Amino acid sequence: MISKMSIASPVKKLVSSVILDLDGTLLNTGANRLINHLHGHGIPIALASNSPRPFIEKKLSYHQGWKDSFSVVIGGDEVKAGKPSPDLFLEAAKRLNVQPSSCLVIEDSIPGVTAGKAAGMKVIAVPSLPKQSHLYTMADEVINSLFDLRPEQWSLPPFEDWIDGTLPIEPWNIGGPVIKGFGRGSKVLGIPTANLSTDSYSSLLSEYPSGVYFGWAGVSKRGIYKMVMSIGWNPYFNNPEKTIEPWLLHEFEDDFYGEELRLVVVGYIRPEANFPSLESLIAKIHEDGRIAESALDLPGYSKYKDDPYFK
Ligand code: ADP
Ligand code: RBF
Ligand code: MG
Repeated sequence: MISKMSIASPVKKLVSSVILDLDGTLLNTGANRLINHLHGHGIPIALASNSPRPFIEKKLSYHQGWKDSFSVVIGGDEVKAGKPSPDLFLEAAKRLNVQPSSCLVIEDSIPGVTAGKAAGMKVIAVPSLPKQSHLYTMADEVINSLFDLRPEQWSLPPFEDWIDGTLPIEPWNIGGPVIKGFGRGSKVLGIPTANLSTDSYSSLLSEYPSGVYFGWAGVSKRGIYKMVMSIGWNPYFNNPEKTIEPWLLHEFEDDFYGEELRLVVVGYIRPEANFPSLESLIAKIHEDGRIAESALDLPGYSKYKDDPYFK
């Protein structure tokens, strides 16, 4: 008989406090969600940054409620040496009144990860540079974005916003004429993806982590359809560029290259992954399709079918 213990998600390490930096790309996505979640559950949070304290204070003042959420704030001008020295993190633990070993550091830079490990802390790396996760192997865990953080693996309270395998996000739009892709969606996978040009969206796209997202897709003069897509470099094919590959969950009789396609992206499903075989990649994409298909009937997602972006 299988014991209950083997079914429960394993706790990697026990931590009681979290230390963050607000510099860099780490906190573009999901910082607000993380800070509100931890603060709401009474988990002490420290902010430890190489930036001088006045600079941090200014940054904090731009975000409603953040200043009050941090128990401790330390700038690079308050210790002898900045990261990669452990000083900032050790001082943070001291002011939090906890052992370094019960602190979880979340960092996007290599000096930051180095500093966290040198301080004897648990470290999650969220690499700021794409395809660079191999440089962060000294971290206890490397994740693609804060969307993939599972606090319960660190004995912290789990996020409560996931619903039926999906994470609601602040909806965003992207659109343009459908362009030619790598010519393998239909041919190699049997899954056509209506590629969009990323040329005019490079800054928007750099704000969003790679991964599998879903939402609604409008094709002008045709209609509005459910959609699931991958954004990123498609590890299995290791593309040189970040691409947007929406699969519309509808059978079309013909191609629609050149037609205007508009997307309202409403949720996140998972990070992009590599797969041992083409069959396993295809099976996973079909699973994504089923998840999106049913999630989009939930009121929180279905209402965006009427988004003004489609008018
Ligand atoms: P490419 O590499 O040029 O993107 P694909 O094999 O991925 O070629 O096929 C994508 C094309 O197939 C789209 O541009 C679109 O014209 C057409 N198409 C037909 N059905 C769909 C669908 N359900 N979702 C996305 N594209 C579709
Ligand atoms: N490619 C990958 O290499 N890894 C993935 O995890 C992955 N997930 C995908 C999820 C969805 C919903 C879709 C539509 C595509 C995904 N692909 C992934 C992209 C696939 O490789 C791509 O559509 C083909 O390369 C066609 O250009
Ligand atoms: Mg395609």
